[in-house]
Amino acid sequence: SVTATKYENVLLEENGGIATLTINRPKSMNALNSDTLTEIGQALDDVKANADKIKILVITGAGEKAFVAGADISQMKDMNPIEASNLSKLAHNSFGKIENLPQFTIAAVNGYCLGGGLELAASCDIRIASEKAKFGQPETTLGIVPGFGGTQRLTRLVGRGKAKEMIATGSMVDSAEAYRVGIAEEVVAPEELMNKVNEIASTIMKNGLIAVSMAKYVIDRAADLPLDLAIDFETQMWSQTFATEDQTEGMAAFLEKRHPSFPGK
Ligand code: CO8
Repeated sequence: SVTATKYENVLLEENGGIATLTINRPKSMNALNSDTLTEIGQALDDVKANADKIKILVITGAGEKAFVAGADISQMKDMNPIEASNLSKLAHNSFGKIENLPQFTIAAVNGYCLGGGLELAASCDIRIASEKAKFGQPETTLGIVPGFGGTQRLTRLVGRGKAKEMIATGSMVDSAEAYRVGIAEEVVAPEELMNKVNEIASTIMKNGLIAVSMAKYVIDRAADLPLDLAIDFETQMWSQTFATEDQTEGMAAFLEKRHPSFPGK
C-alpha cells in the first residue's frame, strides 16, 4: 500500500488497485475550505496520472461522525459575491474532475453528508452509505443557494420534486430515505461500510475496465442529450470496445467456459 504524503487536508492511499481519498479535517466535520478543495483537485490529478496502478477511487470522510458537513461556513461568512463565485468555481473544477476520471468512483458515506458534502458525493459514480449517514442540502438555512452543483446533480439523482423539497426545507434525510429516493445505492451497518465498498470495487475490477470506463463516460456525457443522439453516442462507444483485447478475451473466456483474465487494453 502507498500513501501520498504531500497533502494536509486529505489523505490519498492506494492498496491493491483501490485508491482511497479521505477528506481529513475531522475537527470541523471535514468541512471543505478552499485549501481542501484545491487538494482534492490535486489528488484527483494524481489518481488520473496513475491510472495504470489505480483502478477504482473511493472517497470518504475521516472520523466517526462526518463524510463532509459542507463548505466551510467560517470561511464563507464574510465573502463577497466575487469571492463566492471563485470558491464555487474551485469546487466545480475539483468535482468535475471526479466525473472526468477514467476510473470508477465510489463515495463511502460514513456520516453527515451535507451541503458541499452531498454535492461531492453526488459527483461520484455511486454512493454506498452507512446506516448512520445523514444527507441534506442545508444552504437555505444559511440564506444561500447550493453552490457546488446541488441544484443540478441532486436533481438528476432524485428528480425535481424531491430536490426542491430537500433544498427548500434544508432538512436531513436518513440513509433509509436516501436509499428510497436514489441518493444511496446501498446502505449497510457502519462497521460493514468499507467491506461493502471493497467488495463492490473488487467485483468491478474483475471486469473489462475499459468497458467500465467507457460506460461511465457515455452515461454521464449523453445524459442530457436527446435520446436519438444519446443512442448514437452509445453505438460509437459500443463499437469501439470491439477494438479492445478485453472484448476478445471476455468472449473467448465465456465460450471456453472459464473466467476471463482481462488485459485492460
Ligand atoms: N463549516 C465549518 N465548520 C463546521 C461545519 C461547516 N460546514 N460543520 C461543522 N463544523 C464544525 C463546527 O463549527 C464545530 O466546530 P467547533 O468544535 O470549533 O465548535 C465542529 O465542526 C463540530 O460540529 P458540531 O459541534 O456542530 O457537531 P454536532 O454533532 O453537534 O453537529 C452537524 C453536526 C449537524 C453536521 C452540524 O455541525 C452542522 O449543522 N453543520 C453545518 C452543516 C451545514 O450547514 N452545511 C452546509 C454548509 S453550506 C454549503 O456546503 C454550501 C456549498 C456551496 C457554497 C457555495 C459558496 C460559494
